Amino acid sequence: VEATIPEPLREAWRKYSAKPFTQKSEIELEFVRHIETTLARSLFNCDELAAYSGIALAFRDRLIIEWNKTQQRQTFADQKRIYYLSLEFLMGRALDNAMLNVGLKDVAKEALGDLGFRIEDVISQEHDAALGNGGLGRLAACFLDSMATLNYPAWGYGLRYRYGIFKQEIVDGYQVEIPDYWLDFNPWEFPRHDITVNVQFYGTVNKQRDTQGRTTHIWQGGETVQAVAYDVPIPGYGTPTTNNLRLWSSKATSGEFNFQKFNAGDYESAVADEQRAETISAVLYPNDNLERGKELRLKQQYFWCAASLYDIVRRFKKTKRAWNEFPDQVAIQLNDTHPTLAIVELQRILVDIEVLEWDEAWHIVTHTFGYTNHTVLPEALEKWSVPMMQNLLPRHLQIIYDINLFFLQSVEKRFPTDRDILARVSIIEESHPKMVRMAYLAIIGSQKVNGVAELHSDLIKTTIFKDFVDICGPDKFTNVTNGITPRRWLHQANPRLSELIASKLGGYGFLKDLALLEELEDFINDKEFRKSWVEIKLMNKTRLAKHIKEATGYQVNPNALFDVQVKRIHEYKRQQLNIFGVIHRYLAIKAMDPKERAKPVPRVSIFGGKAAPGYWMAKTIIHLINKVASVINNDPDVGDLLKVIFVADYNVSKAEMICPASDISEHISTAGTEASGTSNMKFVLNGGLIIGTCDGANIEITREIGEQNIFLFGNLAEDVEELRHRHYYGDFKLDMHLAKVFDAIKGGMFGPPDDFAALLSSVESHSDYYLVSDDFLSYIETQELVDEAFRNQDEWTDKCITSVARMGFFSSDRVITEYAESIWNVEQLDMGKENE
Ligand code: Z15
Repeated sequence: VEATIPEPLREAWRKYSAKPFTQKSEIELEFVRHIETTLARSLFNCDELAAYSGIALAFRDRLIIEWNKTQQRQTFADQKRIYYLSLEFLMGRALDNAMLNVGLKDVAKEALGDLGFRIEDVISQEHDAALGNGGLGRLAACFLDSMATLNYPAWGYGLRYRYGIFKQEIVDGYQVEIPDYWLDFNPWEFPRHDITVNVQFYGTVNKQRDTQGRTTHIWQGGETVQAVAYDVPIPGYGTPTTNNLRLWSSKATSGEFNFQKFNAGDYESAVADEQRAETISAVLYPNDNLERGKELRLKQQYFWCAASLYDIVRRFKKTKRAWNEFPDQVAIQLNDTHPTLAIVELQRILVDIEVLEWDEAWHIVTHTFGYTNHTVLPEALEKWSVPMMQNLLPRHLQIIYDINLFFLQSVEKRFPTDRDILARVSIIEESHPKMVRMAYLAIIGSQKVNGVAELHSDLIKTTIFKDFVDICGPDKFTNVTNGITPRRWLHQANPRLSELIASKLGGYGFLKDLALLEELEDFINDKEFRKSWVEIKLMNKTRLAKHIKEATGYQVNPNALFDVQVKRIHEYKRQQLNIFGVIHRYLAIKAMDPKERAKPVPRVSIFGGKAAPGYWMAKTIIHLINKVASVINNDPDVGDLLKVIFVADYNVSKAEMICPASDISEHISTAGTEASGTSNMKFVLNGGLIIGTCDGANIEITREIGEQNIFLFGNLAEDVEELRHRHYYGDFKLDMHLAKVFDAIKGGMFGPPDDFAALLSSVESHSDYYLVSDDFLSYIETQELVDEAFRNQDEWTDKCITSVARMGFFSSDRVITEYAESIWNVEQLDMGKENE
């Protein structure tokens, strides 16, 4: 029953209803009130953490007022909504973002100053919300920012993991994983204990006849787990729109079952049941670009899909519309195949519960979903074992079989002569055990399928999904090149550069229309502007140098060339190519006559990134980087000429410090393996250049900024297959420079060679799948070109300014606009009246 205040009493209600603050004095009032009441502290024991808590609570109140109004406005507007389903939302810190997006950071800075705190110190108290692994999770976070900023009625749906991605420590050069228990104090979430969904697992399916003689399926027995909603407000930049990210937390259902156990005196087993239920949302799987087929992961996926679908359907039913209007009200975007069960779940709701005919239901389903593919790596493509699915989700497996049957029948009709096509495109792979191919199910159940950069979208059409292009037609497959939010990745991460740009462009309009950056090219010869530009880069590098000193003890020279590669550690991303290149450089410096050593450009090679805990090769790469660092950094022959740094625990807030501090960053994946990459965009937007392969979005970045402004090297995607084939059939010869690097490692220069034997043999004797040797010469030669270019600081600055000016395309606002127009068919909310 919904409680509503009767009309005569609403006047009093309105009089006292919460108003958003705008003044410094109001912020101070709220800050002190929260410290003294909510937190039960005083001016005598308010440390920086308490100050963070106080100001965060003040801003959380401010956000929730706009959040409430936004929800009312969107309900009233009654338009089609976007639902973005993602198992990962890599949000990072919220306070800085909240203050900037509501336009009150400067005011808050003064308020905190009045009360004895520096805003930077307060901001840095916040724990990152790290509910994601890497690019895919951060993309979801950028999309939420853009959808709110553009006033789209949009919801994110995810899981409220108790443990986010682990914290990384480096001990004796090895990665050690520390659990990330982050929920101790999280002012940014609102528990909704009244919004719950019971989710069923296991059990059996029975057929019954209903009164009209129809066969219906009853899924009975098994166990149920309760999903509880936790809402996170998502403020747009410079707009009242504050959207919702709804995260589900699992707990035991408070029902008969447990009471029986309690009453029977089986207290321990009742508690064990509770804990088992809570396990579902306990931990984020720490794999990036890898699926391991664990049952708990499948449970997470269904738990989240079922709760989200129930919520979406419940909201739709409130509008009292006919079912065939569902796709006019609801667009659901699947972030990778992880939420593919949502397709099956909606079909189940419509057929089993709402008793629609199969075909009518399927028409609704296939006009509701869109599927984004983020990888072509075979080890990342999800497959679930049929026996596992049979056990956990018996009714869903039946529905999948039916979807497959109807699909294969239609294929057979259209391609009667192609004898293998049915086996190739079947959702069920006929292996032992049989497997459900989730990507095929996602394609068949969706209106549109998109890749995340041009090359990648072409590759999926010509390789892994080729048959589906023939079957469904080419129009189903499209490209939406990724982007990043300029609010966090320019304005928040690099406030000085943002301010400099605003001073030239006459305001901060570029933060909402990034294409405006192109006007920067008019100032390329403005001496003052260039001077400030260079000073800002140096300040950002100095800030990073300070962090490096504190974190590692190594002193680096901010005037050296900062060469950065920060991203998840993966063989396909080829951090090994980078570190082999560093060793090559080291050997060259050592071989020089001491008098010659003044010549090379001083360089700091900075690495950062986590390895999945079970990924041994990635851990070996981390170990090698750290061993190389300790040798080079302590070699008096080298001095400032070369330093190697591994920044531990790379995460969103570290990225905000590192991206503005690069001269060059490395995006050097084997061509055809990195779907898009998004840190490439962050580095260029912050005035750094790129060394990279012709892969993912590097290609489009090159097109936008011009090839004179990027350092491309290496083999092309179209040649990879042929090269691998050649390696395999014996014609493999290690590059001669790489051979010298390997000799140094094998000679024990960086510790016991056995530690690195597997890594070297993955190149030397296991067919060099990632083409490290093939690309090595091209890589080191291109690094020499980087040195040459860096010597000429004026030309370097030209390149940087020109590149930033041409990065407008890579705003996630452009990305969201493309999704809205070509996939979702959703309109922005008209904010005309509300903005008055
Ligand atoms: C992930 O972070 C990405 C793809 C995946 O399949 C998984 Cl499981 C995780 C990344 C891509 O590797 C990266 O190239 C892309 O930029 C990013 O998704 C966002 O699309």
